[in-house]
Amino acid sequence: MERSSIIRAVMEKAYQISPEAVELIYSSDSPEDLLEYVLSTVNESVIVIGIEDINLQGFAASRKASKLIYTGNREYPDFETSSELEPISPSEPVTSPDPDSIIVNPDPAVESSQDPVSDAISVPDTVPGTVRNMDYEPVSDTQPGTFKSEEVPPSYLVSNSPSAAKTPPPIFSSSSSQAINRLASSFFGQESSLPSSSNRIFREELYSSASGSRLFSSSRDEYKSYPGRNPVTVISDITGHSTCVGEYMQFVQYFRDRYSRLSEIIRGRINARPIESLKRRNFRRGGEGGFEEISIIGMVSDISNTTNGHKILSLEDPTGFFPVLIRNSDKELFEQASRILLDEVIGVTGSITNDGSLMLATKLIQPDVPNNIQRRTGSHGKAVLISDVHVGSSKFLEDAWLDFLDFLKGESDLESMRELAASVRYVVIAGDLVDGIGIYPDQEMELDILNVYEQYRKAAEYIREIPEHIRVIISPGNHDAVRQAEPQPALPESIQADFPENVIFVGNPALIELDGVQLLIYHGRSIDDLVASIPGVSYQEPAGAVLEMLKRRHLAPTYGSRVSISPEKKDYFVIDPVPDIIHTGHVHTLGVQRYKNVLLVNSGTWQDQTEFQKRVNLVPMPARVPIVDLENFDVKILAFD
Ligand code: D5M
Ligand code: FE
Ligand code: ZN
Repeated sequence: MERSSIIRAVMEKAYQISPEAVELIYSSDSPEDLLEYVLSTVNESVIVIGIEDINLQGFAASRKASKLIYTGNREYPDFETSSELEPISPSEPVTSPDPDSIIVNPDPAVESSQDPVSDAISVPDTVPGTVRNMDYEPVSDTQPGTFKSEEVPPSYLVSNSPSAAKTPPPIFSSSSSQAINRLASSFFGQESSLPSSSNRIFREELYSSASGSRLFSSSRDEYKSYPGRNPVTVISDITGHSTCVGEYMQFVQYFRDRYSRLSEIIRGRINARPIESLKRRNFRRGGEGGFEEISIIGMVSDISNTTNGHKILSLEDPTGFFPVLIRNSDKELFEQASRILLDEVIGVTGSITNDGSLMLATKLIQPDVPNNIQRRTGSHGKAVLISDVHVGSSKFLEDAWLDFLDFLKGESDLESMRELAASVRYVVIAGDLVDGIGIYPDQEMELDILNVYEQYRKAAEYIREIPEHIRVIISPGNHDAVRQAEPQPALPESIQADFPENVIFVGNPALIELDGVQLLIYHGRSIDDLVASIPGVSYQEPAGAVLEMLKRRHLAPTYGSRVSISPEKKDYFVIDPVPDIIHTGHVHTLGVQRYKNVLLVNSGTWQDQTEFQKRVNLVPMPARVPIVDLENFDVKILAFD
């Protein structure tokens, strides 16, 4: 058995593993069996399997037991006293690499050749004129102002989308979104449709850090505040609040919360009735006065096409299901329906057919954002938005990163850059601070630092370079050492301890307030789903994917695709209230858009193109930094490549 097969097997079970543990398994006389034993006995709260999680004594005992059972011996011996069962001692020579000998090897090919200030550009606010006497625009009318810059090459991802690529399976798959017959399953526990047992598998969150605030900590339900010159308030964050153990009723609760909050947003705009009432037929169906227009609000539990090319959306609310027909003759509506995703909550207006079996839709309504939404103002200074640093990766662009740190320290050559640096109050990191280990197949081939804790120590060293007066907010991503299922809690205390006092750790997603400006941080894993399922949404313009989230008022609308969602009591992905800024990352391309006074920023990366990205033609946008003016929401892009 190869070392890489050990890592892969561990990865498939959604764990990470330390190099020492790999060596211990590798050097055992029966690596396959030991690995199987470790995976079947490891505590579910473990994120990174270390040698302390490998119970060699237990393994030896279990082997002996299985041998005895196999040979038909029904009398179990006392394993503890059996002389044959001397365990392999962990102190026996194993060839574990010396962590001190691992050095970060910056990519020497990357030189800082450009003058960053000459690259700085302002993003114009190109929001279309707002409609004053109407709170919402019709769903189809929403054309965002799109950021276009010569700096951004036209295509980062051609033909092959990573959606076609192999991704690790979610920790559990949803009853609602995958190959399971969706009509037979219910979001709200209606009928006798229990989800598959795989839905129950869930790793407990023990890495909560509710008590983790080193500056200020308050009781569970209050906002956590970090006062000072550059204050931060955490408004919504799973950290320390996870209740999920994967029980069936929790799925029902989760979907009820999602439905009630999103339907409430739509309810202000249409007079909807419960789906159950459609069965009573107490409305006009044809005859004198024509068909009566009625509205319902439901979660989309199925999307199908009829043989004649029409679309049927199955809608579910807590009182029942109802099928809605979108005729292909209504081009605009049909086009709108082709962008509807499974599990999103929508309103539908239409009439009911004579036999009472179908609704013929005339209008689809997404929750969306009111047109007259106001930005929070009155703040000052700048927030620097970054993500996907990937410390530990051999593709980590250390030279560019060090230039960026020099900029923050006010040590740039140019006076204008030093002035700009003086106005920076916040640095926000939206996930993938380190590269982790065992995240994708063969990842270890592209790692300079093979131990995730070493990666964090290196990251902490870098962060310590940032001047103390700047508040740094760190939220995790899919490469970080927290549970993969989202919402993810903040990094564990053991990792936080290495970082300086000006760092605030939050979960993913997290809604925070930076001196009065509301910023929603989300790593952006669902962008992979949105690119794969909404026509026109691409990796080249990642902020376009964020715009689709905003229209749905949900960060990860489809349940159980690439994003493993933990069914918490509260749906942390609902976008409510509407923030001033949404900051995402993950796809390694840069994008800035504005939509109805909300600034959408997808920050790029500090990692050069990986082998996987080469294969799928995903061209990253490294070392570009969006910097937001908190007073007027202007955005500049600084280049450090
Ligand atoms: O993800 C960066 C982007 O690349 C994101 O769109 C996922 C995609 N990606 C990268 N490596 C893989 C593999 N091996 N399988 C599937 N998708 C991948 P990040 O989370 O920063 O690695
Ligand atoms: Fe990343
Ligand atoms: Zn990522």
